[in-house]
Amino acid sequence: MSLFTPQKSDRFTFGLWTLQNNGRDPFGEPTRPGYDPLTMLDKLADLGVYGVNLHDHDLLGFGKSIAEQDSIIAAFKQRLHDTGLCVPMATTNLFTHPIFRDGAFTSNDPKVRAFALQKTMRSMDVGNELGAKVYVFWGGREGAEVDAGKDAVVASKRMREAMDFLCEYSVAQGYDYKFALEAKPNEPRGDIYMPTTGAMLGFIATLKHSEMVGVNPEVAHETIAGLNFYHAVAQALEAGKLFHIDLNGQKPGRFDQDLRFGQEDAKNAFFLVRMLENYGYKGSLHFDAHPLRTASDDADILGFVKGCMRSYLILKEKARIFDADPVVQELLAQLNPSCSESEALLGEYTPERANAIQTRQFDVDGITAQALPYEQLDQRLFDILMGIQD
Ligand code: GCO
Ligand code: MN
Ligand code: MN
Repeated sequence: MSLFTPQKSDRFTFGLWTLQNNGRDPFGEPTRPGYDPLTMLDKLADLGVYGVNLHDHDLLGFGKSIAEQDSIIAAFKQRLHDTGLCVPMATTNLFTHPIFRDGAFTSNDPKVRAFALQKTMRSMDVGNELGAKVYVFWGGREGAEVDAGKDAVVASKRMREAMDFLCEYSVAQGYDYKFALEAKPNEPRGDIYMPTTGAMLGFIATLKHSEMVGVNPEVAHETIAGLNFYHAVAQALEAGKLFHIDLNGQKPGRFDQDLRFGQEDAKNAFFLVRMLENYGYKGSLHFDAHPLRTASDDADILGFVKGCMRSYLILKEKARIFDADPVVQELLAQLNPSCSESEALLGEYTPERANAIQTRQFDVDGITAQALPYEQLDQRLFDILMGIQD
């Protein structure tokens, strides 16, 4: 078996919505039917996928009776069982129905805010029944085009009130959920509140149950904003807040492309994968991407699915090669000079340390003159990524 054959132990997941996607865009009609949820489970089962994630809407649509919902859920559970797939993450669709056209938890209308809570609690019940342990919040409509009509300070308060309420609901029901907040700067709103993963981390610290809330960063969302996704994820990981991740591909400054993982910026994807692997990230590796609109047959649609996972595994292998490469190791050693005397000066504040630092004589010219071989290191990385190690 090839190193690049996905295994369930790799924890690769896809959203139901990613393959329900029928290629429709704001300018054009569907180019394929999209898979229904049961067909999707059948198609994914043989490819080494671990599980699928879903919005309430993906499985249940909108406005079905309880009896109809129950029979859909029963059939879905049976097919999960038959295919050996699981549902690690669930979420609420608070953006498709026009009732949410001006937001859900941050809507100016208290009826809409209460309805959003009702829909979310019901969806959390369903997610729990399917075994989900992570619950994602992506507020696609929580934003504005006309700031004159909505108070952005109030929006933060409303968002906090909703998160605090739903954390309490999760605890009261005995659900074992961890919440993962997903930031996006824009699309579908002109501006979405709390637009970056960093903004979400700041918000989480203000919540009553901040310990059960983390982030779900997405490659495309930070990249649209021109940010370095690897850096955004690093901060979340270091803070113990990386509860989930949405992998895809994206060019900066474009509409939300949701490309196959690895399709764009292979170097940033490399650092991301290397970090997730080297720091032992244990959550799902979730692909929130969809096949290109040009994909209309199974071969190309499943080529997309296989490609996401294959690219991840190739980058994982490249990370191993990079870390084991003697040239890289030598250059990294030069870039990370050791000095035990200086290390001893650093660390937590003590008056002695402060005094020692204040009185220490530094060889400013000598330190400044040290070589920093970043050019050579980055070229070596390029060579390795391209498969050349002469
Ligand atoms: C988007 C978002 C969504 C969310 C999904 C799960 O840009 O549309 O990434 O796909 O991830 O709603 O919360
Ligand atoms: Mn997205
Ligand atoms: Mn996403």
